[in-house]
This record gives sequence, structure tokens and C-alpha cells, in this order.
Amino acid sequence: MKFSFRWYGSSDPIPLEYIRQIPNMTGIVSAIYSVPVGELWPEKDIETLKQEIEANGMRFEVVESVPVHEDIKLGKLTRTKYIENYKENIRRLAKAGVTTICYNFMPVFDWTRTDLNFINKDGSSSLTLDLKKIDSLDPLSGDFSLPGWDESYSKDELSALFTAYQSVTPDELWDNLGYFLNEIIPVAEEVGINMAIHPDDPPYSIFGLPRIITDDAAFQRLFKLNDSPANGVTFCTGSLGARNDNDIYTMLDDYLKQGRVHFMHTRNILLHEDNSFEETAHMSKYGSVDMVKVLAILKRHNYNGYLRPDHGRMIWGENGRPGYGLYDRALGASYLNGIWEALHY
Ligand code: DNO
Repeated sequence: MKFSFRWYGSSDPIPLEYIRQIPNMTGIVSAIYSVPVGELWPEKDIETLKQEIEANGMRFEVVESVPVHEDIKLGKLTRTKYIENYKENIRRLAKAGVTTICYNFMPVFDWTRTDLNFINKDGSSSLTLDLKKIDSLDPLSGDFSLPGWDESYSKDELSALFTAYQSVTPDELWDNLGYFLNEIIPVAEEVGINMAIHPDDPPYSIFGLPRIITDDAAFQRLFKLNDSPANGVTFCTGSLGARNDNDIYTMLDDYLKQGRVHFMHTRNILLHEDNSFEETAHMSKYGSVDMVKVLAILKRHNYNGYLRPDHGRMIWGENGRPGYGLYDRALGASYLNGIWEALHY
């Protein structure tokens, strides 16, 4: 299994020189952030990123994310151009040595929380999602945004997107995903890239927008849409674990059996009865995810793909990018490494 760490490029306050000091950190997960969604990623930018990472003794093999343009998700006629660009980005990344691309198919918004600075009893802070609060949030108000969201939309564009999605049923969103996959997966296969869809976070519809990558039935449907192993998943324990009816251990075991897991996001959450949750330290005892069980399943399948510690809390006075500070993610990585090593006996 290959341990990796997400890094936001030169705008990330955490230098690669620090990341390389985390024991057993062999890979960097990153992306080209300067290009608008749907456009081509310049080869020279990909090459510069790769060189920067390799100069620090780590590998650049996983991209998170190549975002999918909304016209593709909406099934608009204009999707052709964006799908062709997506294919070309896959080819360019493969040429640079990338083997795995993480992406998602969530309409408009990526991961969503109601509080980015929930203060825990020990003084650390976490990201949380309180379902009682979510309905009172208005993403169209213009004064509410999250670090995982595409901030480039104007208020009018956002409102037009909401209107466009009003008429898109979940089945239509599935058709649009199927169309996209059947276009891009042959290219990914040809150049040796594994596509790894990220589950919706949280794994249910929010703000009235459809969300489909949420549970086991969804993954089985996804695998049937295109049966290539290159049509795989990013198994995110925190996202999938945010539903009381998801048995993440059985799901993981099954998707590994089917050869579809290419990337692991391992983070812990404390899940409440109504599916609200707090993000916690990675260690099993703090949350609802049994990390030893997760890694034992990976071990049983001789998983040799990528894994990254996912969101961390803010600890030791760090004031970083929400979810993506250095300290707690580094602690998470060491904890996961310890479990992995112990599983060899
Ligand atoms: C959250 C991340 C997601 C993920 C995208 C993949 O922290 O795991 O934003 O990168 O959903 O496209």
C-alpha cells in the first residue's frame, strides 16, 4: 500500500519539505488548480508540479481531482467539448506518470459542512455537519462558501445551475454519468489510468440537488455502467460512513473483491443517529469508523493501491486550510502506518 498526502500546490501553506518528513510518506496527491473546470491542463504545468514533488523525494501518481464540468453532469449538448478536454487531460497526466485520477459527480457543490470550526473538549477544532442547521443555509445567498467548493461561480451562474438541476432526476444524472464513463474509460484503459470516483459527501441529496454516489446500491450500479476495472472508486470511509445504513466494511470487502478500489481516503467521524457528524482524530476510539478493521480488510486483499489520511482537526494552534492542516493529518498517517505494520504479523 502506498501512503500519500494531499497538497494544494504552491498556494498550500505546508511546504513539501515538511510533508517528506512524515514517516513513510511516498506520494503527493495534487492537481493543477489554476485552470478553470473543463479546460485543458498545460503540459508544462503538470511537468513542473511533478518535478517539484520528485525533487522532494516523493512520487506524483495520484491526481485529486480532475473536476467534471457541470455541462457533463447536466447532459447538455456542450458536454462534447468538455469530455474531449477530459480525455486529453487523462492522456497528459498518464504521460507524466499519473496512474490514478480521483473525481466526483456531485452537482455544483463538493463536500459540505455546517461548521468549519467546531471546538472539541480538548481545544482542537473539527469540521462538522449538523443536519438541523443545513436546511437553514442558503448557498445562493452569496455569503456562504466552503473550501471544497468551486468559488468561481457568480451568484447568477449559481442560480442558473440550480434552475438547470431542477429538471434533472437522479436517473438522468445516472445516464449522464454513464455517458461520460463510456466516453472516458476506454481512453483511461488505453493509457493505463484508473479512474476513482469519490462518494458524495454527505452521501445524500442536499439543497434540493440530486446526489447519487451514496450507498452500496449506487456502487453496484456504477460498476454495471461500465465493467472495466478502470472504472473504480475512491473509498472514503468518512463520506460513506456518514450514513447509518452504510455497512462500510462489507462494501469495502466487496469492491476490493471486484478489483474496483484504487484509492483510499481514511478518516474518522463520530456519527449521530440523525446522520449528523463530527470529524474526529483518525484513531478508532474517537469515532464510528473502526480503522483497524478497515486496514485489516485491505490487508486481506493485499491492497497495493494508494491511501491518504483524510481531513484532520486543527491542533497545536495550527491555523490552516480547513481539514488540510499538517499536524493532525501527519498524526493520522503515523497511526495508519502503525496499524499497517502490525497487520504483517
Ligand atoms: C474532501 C475531498 C473531496 C474530494 C473530491 C474528489 O476533502 O475528499 O473534495 O477531493 O470530492 O473529486
